[in-house]
Amino acid sequence: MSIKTFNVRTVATTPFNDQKPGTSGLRKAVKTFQQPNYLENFVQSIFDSAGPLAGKTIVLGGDGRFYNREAIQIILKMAAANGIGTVKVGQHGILSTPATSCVIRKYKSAGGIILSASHNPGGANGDFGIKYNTENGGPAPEKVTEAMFAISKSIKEYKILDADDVDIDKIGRQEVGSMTVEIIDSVADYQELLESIFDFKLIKSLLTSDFRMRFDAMNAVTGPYGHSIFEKRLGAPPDTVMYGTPLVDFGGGHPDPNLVYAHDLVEVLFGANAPDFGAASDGDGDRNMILGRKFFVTPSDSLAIMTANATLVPAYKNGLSGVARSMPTSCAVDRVATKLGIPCYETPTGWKFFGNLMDADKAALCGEESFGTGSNHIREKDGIWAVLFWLNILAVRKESVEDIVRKHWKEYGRNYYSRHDYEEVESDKCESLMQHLRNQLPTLKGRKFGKYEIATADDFSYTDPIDGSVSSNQGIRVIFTDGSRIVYRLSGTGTHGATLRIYLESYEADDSQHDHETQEALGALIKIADELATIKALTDRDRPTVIT
Ligand code: VG1
Ligand code: CO
Repeated sequence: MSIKTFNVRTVATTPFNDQKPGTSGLRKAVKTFQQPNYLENFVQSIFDSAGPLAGKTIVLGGDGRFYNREAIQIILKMAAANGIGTVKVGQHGILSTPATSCVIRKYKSAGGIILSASHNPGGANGDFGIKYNTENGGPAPEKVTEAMFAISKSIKEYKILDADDVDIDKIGRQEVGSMTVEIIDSVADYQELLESIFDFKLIKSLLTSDFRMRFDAMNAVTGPYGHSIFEKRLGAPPDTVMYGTPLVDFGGGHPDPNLVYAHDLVEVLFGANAPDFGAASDGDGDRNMILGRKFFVTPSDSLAIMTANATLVPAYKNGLSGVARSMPTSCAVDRVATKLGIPCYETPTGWKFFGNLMDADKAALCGEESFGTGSNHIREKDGIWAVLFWLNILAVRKESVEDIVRKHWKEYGRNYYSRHDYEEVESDKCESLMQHLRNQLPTLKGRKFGKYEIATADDFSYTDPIDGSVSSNQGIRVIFTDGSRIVYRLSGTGTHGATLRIYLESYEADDSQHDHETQEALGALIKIADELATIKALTDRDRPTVIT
């Protein structure tokens, strides 16, 4: 028997100055990541800031996009050289973001690396990304990402093992130096967790009746999960999942589950003989869009309706300790929380801010307007979980999606809501627009625009109620006396220029006024948003790129 010797190489490197993680990890063009040492520098920065990881277990996987498999081989060799004990890798390199969170928690791992740029397009000319999640299964908090960035700015060397590539397609154990690599089924652990939350028997009886659903995996990571859970386990017909094979370039599409990018699903649900229920998920499986027959549920309403109906789902049958939403998310859930007598927390954008609240059992359901909903079953937002939550509600209530939403509005009032994105604007133009707004803050209170009067306006700052950490400059809020709001913030996930997001919300209690088209209902606020920020003049754009 020959004894293999493994050579740990210490490679000299120089820092890149742009490895600052954004709202959700480090996202850059694939070409940026392919530069010599670019990925290696950042991975070493993770190991040095998240540690000590020596001898411990971490989880590794991604959404299957271009460069996923290559990056996994590099990270495995670096993990071995850095003394990590075991790495659990999703078969074929596939693990959705929620599945990674589940596996980290289930096996008490020290953390996990997720290779994804979520909804950003993939392929050789698209984007790549890397996120680190800590032992609670959630995105690394700001103090950890700040430490990563600090190390990346002064890094001088990284460690990597000279070794053969690992066969990531074969389930089972392999050795890389003295490290164990365990290739695991991408779906099994996650599916088992979901079975413990929902009434699968009841959902199966719904999906094997004349009820029809379609699920659009957008050629991204949720394909295998959708096939296994909705079709194999819950008995939905084999054509239920659309675009169910993860492709490196997502078939050239933009894996963002909204009315614009999930257009094929939208056509089916708004077409002739439409199914009862439709849903889509994003690149890495943490977002969801919920549709009824010819009916769109806004993510903010979805969170409110889930909260109001939570006791219909076995895992939440005793009620919720509390809920949380990101600041730009509509206040629909606040009204439900008030009625239930439970707290509702308002956090900055990004799932990492929900982690402490869930760990401390202060919030059980959380949501963001950007098609993200989740609960304390893991520490990430979870697309398939949200779809099952709706299916569970539908199976119990035996009403249509539209009826459930309309009854909800009747009871709580309707929060008309929309987000207008101006994508890839020159960064300095967006910065000056935000500064222009900031300059006006002291003078906004009391200003009137027709029936709207500004009650307060500020630059949102959040103090974490658990650890006291403060996150400032999280978006400009303009709140009107009737509860309507305009929020302005810059995206932290884009890779080209800056993306300005404008969030518009108007509350309507009177149910005879619940049938307006959303943009129409928000018309006056849209004008005020432009008047305050002079968007057209400052961005040189006459309309948003995407309206959701
Ligand atoms: C966007 C969304 C935010 C979400 C983040 C990551 O961030 O607005 O709500 O948490 O994406 O989601 P930003 O900074 O671009 O607005 V995902 O599914 O892309 O990991
Ligand atoms: Co995502």
